[in-house]
Amino acid sequence: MSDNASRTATAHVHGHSEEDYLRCSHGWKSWAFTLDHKRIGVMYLIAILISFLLGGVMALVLRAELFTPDKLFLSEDMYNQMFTLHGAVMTFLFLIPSIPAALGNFMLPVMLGVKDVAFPRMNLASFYLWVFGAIFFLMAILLGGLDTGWTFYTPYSTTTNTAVIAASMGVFILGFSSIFTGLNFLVTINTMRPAGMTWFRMPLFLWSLYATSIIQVLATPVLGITGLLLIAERTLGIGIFDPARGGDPVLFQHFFWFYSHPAVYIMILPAMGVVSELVSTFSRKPIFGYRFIAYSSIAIALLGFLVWGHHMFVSGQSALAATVFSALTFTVSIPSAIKVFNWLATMYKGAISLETPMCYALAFIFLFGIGGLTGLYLGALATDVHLHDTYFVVAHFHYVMVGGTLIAFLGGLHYWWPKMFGRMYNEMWARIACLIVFVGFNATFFPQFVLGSRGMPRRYARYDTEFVYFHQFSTSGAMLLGCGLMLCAGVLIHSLLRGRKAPANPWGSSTLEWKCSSPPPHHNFDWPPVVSAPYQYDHIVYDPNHQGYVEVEDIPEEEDELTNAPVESHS
Ligand code: HEM
Ligand SMILES: [Cu+2]
Repeated sequence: MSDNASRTATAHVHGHSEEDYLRCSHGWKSWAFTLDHKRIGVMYLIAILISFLLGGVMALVLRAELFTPDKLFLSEDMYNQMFTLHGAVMTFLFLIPSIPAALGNFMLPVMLGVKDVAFPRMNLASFYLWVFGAIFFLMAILLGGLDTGWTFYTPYSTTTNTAVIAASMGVFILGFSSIFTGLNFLVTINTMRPAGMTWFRMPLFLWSLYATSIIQVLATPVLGITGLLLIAERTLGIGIFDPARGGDPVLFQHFFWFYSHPAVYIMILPAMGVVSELVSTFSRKPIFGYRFIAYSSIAIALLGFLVWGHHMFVSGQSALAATVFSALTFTVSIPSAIKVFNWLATMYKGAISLETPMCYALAFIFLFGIGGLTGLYLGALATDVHLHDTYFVVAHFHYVMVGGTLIAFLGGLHYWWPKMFGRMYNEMWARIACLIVFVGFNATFFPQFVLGSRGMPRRYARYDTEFVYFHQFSTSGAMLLGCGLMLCAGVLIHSLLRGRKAPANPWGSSTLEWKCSSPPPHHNFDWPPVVSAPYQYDHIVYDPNHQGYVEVEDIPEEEDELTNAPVESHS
């Protein structure tokens, strides 16, 4: 045993008595009725990955159709249904729950140093609500599809013959799932922090989840009510959106974006939180401007409520309202830019190691940069009149939602994978997959900026031949992106079957989840772990005996016996 290891004093050593959460009980019931946040996180992970696969296949079908200006194999009607379902599945079933409900559920209590979330039953209920919501979506497909776009704009959604009611019910139910998760996280962070875990010792991922939860709890009810009003309009003809009955279709857009603009921050804030963890760990440097990053999450969450009107610059809005919304939109970019600056400053003169999660983090910073900056062109009144409803908007939001959220999700998944499943993956292949995803992504979406600025409208199945080159480029990129994601999946599945056992702390991270074994024991920590400031790397050294990092501390002699066991002899 190395000298370092024999002087190791870490809380997790005491977790040895317990089986890890994957092995502590068996049988399908032990999963289906589990109250363990880690198992719920894993079930969420599987569920959202299935949704992502479904949405991804639809995307490839859409891109394939667009390879030629005229019909290849999809009718116009089928095309409309395909992009509607693609957008709705990706947004409501995948992106919104992706980082908070899957990674967040698993990691939040462990990173906080507690045994579980505040309301474990509500946590399980949230997962089953997701399942029911998803079933309603599938029903909508079976009942004749949906062709309103993921935005459900009236008057189209009140008049089309497709399954708007089933889909709206699905959105309503999914909304509750999201609210339950948010409420749980808020209460957990507010009331359960163990001794020593002050607000400003919380890992930044938890700050971002906290900010996200505020939005989930405050904004989602509006979406739920909007869905119910839409159903009431269709079934009872209450006349809230129909001008013939004294209603107003633009009101729907206000309701919808009052939720859906904050919702884009439900997607991006947790992604930013993941990136803060990755950048610090893989630069082996304390995060630069911790408080600024923490406060900027809250600032984004609050400012995000004030800008929804930028989606409606050309929908019939007063000039004054449009100007105010435009100005407010620009304020949101300030806290976003603060974060980017702080990540770069953290890396500056850091000991950067380009492990897979860090590759994703760097990709995120670059792609989110493009996505965020192009948002400013759209937020500026004069340019948006030209760019609205073109491929420029499509490119913008894919840069933030895919280049941002999906990439950060993959970075977080690779980062916490050893912790979640106790296995390492093949670094080289994982990095190659990341590279292919990065190249494929840019090849798919960069041409769409050009297409849009030249006037190619979004949501069209057919197009003018002048656009054919860029569309074909984009379609080829999408196929490459698909291959990269398949490779990524292959690497992770291979890791489950053949991967080497993961040490407790493979990356040299400083936050609490790396102090319990990989995978964590059923109750995470037998007693509240010793909490110190996060992002301190002085005491964390590589130990070749464990092929991982261990914490070294000078501890009093008499405690030696208790704590000098090898860090992960049990795993
Ligand atoms: C950081 C600063 C950002 C700014 C200034 C910004 C600005 C805008 C504006 C003005 C539009 C409306 C364009 C139009 O329809 O004409 C828009 C659309 C959109 N943005 Fe952003 N955005 C930003 C970040 C994000 C983020 C982080 C996400 C998601 C993670 C996002 C997702 C979307 C989506 C989904 C749409 C289009 C919705 C639709 O019409 O289907 N944006 N953005
Ligand atoms: Cu917006």
